[in-house]
Amino acid sequence: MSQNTANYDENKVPDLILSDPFVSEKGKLIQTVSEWEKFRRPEIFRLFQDEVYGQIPKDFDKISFEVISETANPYPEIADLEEVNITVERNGKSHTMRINFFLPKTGKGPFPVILLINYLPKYPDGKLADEAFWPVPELIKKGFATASFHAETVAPDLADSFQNGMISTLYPEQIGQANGLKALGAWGWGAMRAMDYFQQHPKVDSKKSILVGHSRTGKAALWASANDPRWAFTYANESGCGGAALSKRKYGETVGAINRRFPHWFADNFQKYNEKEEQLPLDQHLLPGLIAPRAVYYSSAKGDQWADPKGEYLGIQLGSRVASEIYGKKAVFEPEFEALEGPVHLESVGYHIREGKHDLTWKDWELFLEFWDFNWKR
Ligand code: GTR
Repeated sequence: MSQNTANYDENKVPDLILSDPFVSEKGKLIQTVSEWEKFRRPEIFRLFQDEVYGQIPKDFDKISFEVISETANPYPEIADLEEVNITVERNGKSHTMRINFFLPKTGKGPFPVILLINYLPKYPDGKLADEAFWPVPELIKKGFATASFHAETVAPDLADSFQNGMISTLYPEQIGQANGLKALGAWGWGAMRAMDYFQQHPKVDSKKSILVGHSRTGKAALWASANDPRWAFTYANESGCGGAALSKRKYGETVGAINRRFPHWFADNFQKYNEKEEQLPLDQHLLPGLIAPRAVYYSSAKGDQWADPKGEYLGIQLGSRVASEIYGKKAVFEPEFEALEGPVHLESVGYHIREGKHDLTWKDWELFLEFWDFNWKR
């Protein structure tokens, strides 16, 4: 199925049978934080790990950081650039990934930090990304430190070579396991190693941290944050199928379509559900609950029907129930998707949809940063 042959007709969306976040596999009603954290969250986490994304291994022997500097700083007036090699060792082997990290020149810090998982090729003028996609100067002027790494510094984004980064070097035993580490998990692992760097950096307030991903790296950001509670905010823009959007709607990109085009992204087990989404023992509405009570934000574009904006909205609307009903946040998403008149910015959860096509734009950043302000200043 391609973008042209996908279903975009709401009338053809099947009736949704979605599992209840608050009933455990053994049928126990889940009502308190401790019941959630002890019983239900681990069950849901395991389902996502085994059936959707694959494992993210947490162990290694050593991590070291080396600030090197190779490219010119494109914003020398306002920001310092640290180019950092992060080297991780396990069982006598090592993998080095690179992050590009901008710190404001004014102010003493410690600064809140925004990490973007990038996957676009280098911009033609030598900048690391298009300035709307990663608006470094604007973020610096607002008092953030901001970093990005390229997905391929961790794992190549190709079906036949994704293992040839950190997976085969550090975690070869994952290869071939039905729930083994794949590319999305590897990129999420990269975000965790960047967080290791931030945590020891005197100018970073790592408690005020934001992990951002667009599309495929939005999916990776969500799974990373479900694995790593050090991220205070997680922002997934247009993450669509296997990210924000409900798989069982079969609207736009489907599980079969994504697994055939990108067989290296998800756990091999996810292939079992190609054209059989109704058999999934979970759906993406359970994902925000793995991040709660930390903040999670989704956004969609009207011209990006392939990512199923309504499915993304339902993912966060239903998913926010953990924040509101278990953690007592003011996080009830009231409006129907069709009645949305602007962004929904609530306590620890939020959403917006904008005009235009599949892209991470300045409008998206602006609205997300309003959500951030609202949550810190509330
Ligand atoms: C699309 C893919 C999506 C999304 C996107 C991207 O072609 O079908 O799942 O991840 O690419 O990463 O840009």
